[in-house]
Formats: sequence, structure tokens, C-alpha cells
Amino acid sequence: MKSSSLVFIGALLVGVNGHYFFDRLMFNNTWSEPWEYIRKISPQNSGSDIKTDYDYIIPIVDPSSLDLRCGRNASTAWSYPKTAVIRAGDTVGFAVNTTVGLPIPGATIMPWDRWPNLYHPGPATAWLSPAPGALSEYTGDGDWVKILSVVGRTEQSEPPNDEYHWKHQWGTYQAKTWNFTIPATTPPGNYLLRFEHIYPLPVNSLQGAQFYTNCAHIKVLNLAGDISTPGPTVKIPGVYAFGQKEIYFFADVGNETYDIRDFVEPKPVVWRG
Ligand SMILES: *[C@@H]1O[C@H](CO)[C@@H](O)[C@H](O)[C@H]1NC(C)=O
Ligand SMILES: *[C@@H]1O[C@H](CO)[C@@H](O)[C@H](O)[C@H]1NC(C)=O
Ligand SMILES: *[C@@H]1O[C@H](CO)[C@@H](O)[C@H](O)[C@H]1NC(C)=O
Ligand SMILES: [Cu+2]
Repeated sequence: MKSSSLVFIGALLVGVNGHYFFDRLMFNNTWSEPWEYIRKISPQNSGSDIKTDYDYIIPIVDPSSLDLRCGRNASTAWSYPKTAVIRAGDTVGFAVNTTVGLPIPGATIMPWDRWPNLYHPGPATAWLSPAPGALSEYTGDGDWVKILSVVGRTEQSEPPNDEYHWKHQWGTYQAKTWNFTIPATTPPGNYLLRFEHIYPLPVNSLQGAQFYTNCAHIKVLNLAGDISTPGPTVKIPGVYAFGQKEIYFFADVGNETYDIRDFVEPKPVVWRG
């Protein structure tokens, strides 16, 4: 009895948390190695010396935290990732959870936990922030511009999931990777390229909305010399507020009354170059 209830608690703790990070960058039509071009993140401080993969995939839940910028403890480039050289107008992509760490000692790992896909419903975005100097020195405290917003389904989406009778399935739902272009008129220079997925949840749920984000180091070339000014810009953190109605709502499995056509994208608007 005792052991089965422990297993049950473990299943609950782990099972409700299909979490993820983005550890691989795709450019030049090639997937790089995990964390090769993406800033490494730190595990959550769980109080235990043993760090499991679960400690790495824990989402950011405080939108005012510095960790909203590039993931946990990643506004400094302590892992010194490489810089990907990319032409403005080229396609890049991020992949989900391709590295698996230590399993959680004694826990029941549910099949949906740490699946390499965007397990949760919700919108995805991508962002650029120019580094005034070397990317290894840049904390990301400058301006950010949004270059992608994925709400509804696109040709990249996984097939519709009939298990849940959602009005309209989120475009990135259960996607393993997502590709997009760097705007053709992006000024040349060094940038942090940030990918973000939000799992909207109401304030009074287990912990509120979950933010999943990682940053790559890229150098943009603009060979055509056709350059425009990115905007509008925001600061991260600062872009979202705790409780903001566009993010803090119930969009999950089981809310069959929610229709993603009602989703209002949080600011700022996308810069398309
Ligand atoms: C881009 O890919 C091509 C082949 O697909 C390869 O020859 C070239 O070296 C790659 N460039 C970079 C910068 O990785
Ligand atoms: C957080 O980043 C610093 C570098 O800024 C690094 O020295 C430290 O080990 C990181 N913390 C954790 C818990 O990994
Ligand atoms: C993104 O592009 C890469 C490289 O071409 C490809 O492996 C991957 O399947 C693409 N992802 C999607 C969702 O189409
Ligand atoms: Cu989760």
C-alpha cells in the first residue's frame, strides 16, 4: 500500500509535467549538436545534489525573472556556444529535448514525460536581440524584436490529434522541431536568437502559465544590403506581466469550449522585415 501510493505520487508529480527545452539549432539545412549553438541552461535548485533531466526541463513560471530571457541562468553565456553564421532570409529551426539526462531516482517516468515534442498546447514565438559587442559578453538586456508567432496550424504542424476534441489545435502542438526564416532585411551583426513556447494556464492553477525558452548565438549576414529597422522592440523580462489575460487562461485538454480563434496574441507585433 505504502509503496503503491508513493508510486502514485511520483506519477502525479512527473505526469502533470510534460516539460521541454530547445537544445539544437538548425541552419544551412543541418541540425547542429545539442547546445552547440544554444546557451546551456542550469538545473533548477531542487536542493538535491543529484541533478536529473527533470531539473533541466522545469519551466520558467515567473515572467519577471531574468530567466525568461534565455532560460534558467542563461543570460550569461557561461557555456560559450558557437556562433552560427546565417544569411538574412535563410531558414533556421529549433528542436525539442534531444538530450536526455539522468532519470529521476525512484520516480515513475510517465510515457509523455520528456517526450521530444511540444507536449503542451500554446503559442510559439521567435525573437532577435542585437549584441552591441561579443555575444559571449551579451546578457540580452538590450532590445528584442519578435520575428515569428505561431498560433494556428501550418504545413509544419503534426497531424490533428483526434483524441482531444479541440476547436482548433495549436500549430506547434506535439511538434518536434519548428522552422522559420530570419527576416530578409535584418541588419547584419551578432544576435541572440530566442525561441519561446508558452503553455497558457490560469493564475490559480498549479503554478500559472509556463514559459519555455532558449537562445542561440547567431551572426546575420545581409549580402543583399537591403536593410530595414527592426521594431517594435521590447525588453525581456518586461514583455509579459504575471496574470496578463492573453497568457493566463485555460487552454488545455479538457477545456472543449476554448477556441484558439479567440486567442489574442500578446504584444509586441511581429516584425517581418
Ligand atoms: C552548408 O551546407 C553545405 C552542404 O549542405 C556545406 O558544404 C557547407 O559547408 C555548409 N556551411 C556551413 C557554414 O556550415
Ligand atoms: C549560473 O551561471 C554562472 C555563470 O554566470 C555559473 O558559474 C554557475 O555555475 C551557474 N549556476 C548553476 C546552478 O549552474
Ligand atoms: C525543419 O527543417 C529541418 C531541416 O530541413 C527538417 O529536418 C525538419 O523536419 C523541419 N521541421 C519541420 C517541422 O518541418
Ligand atoms: Cu510542462
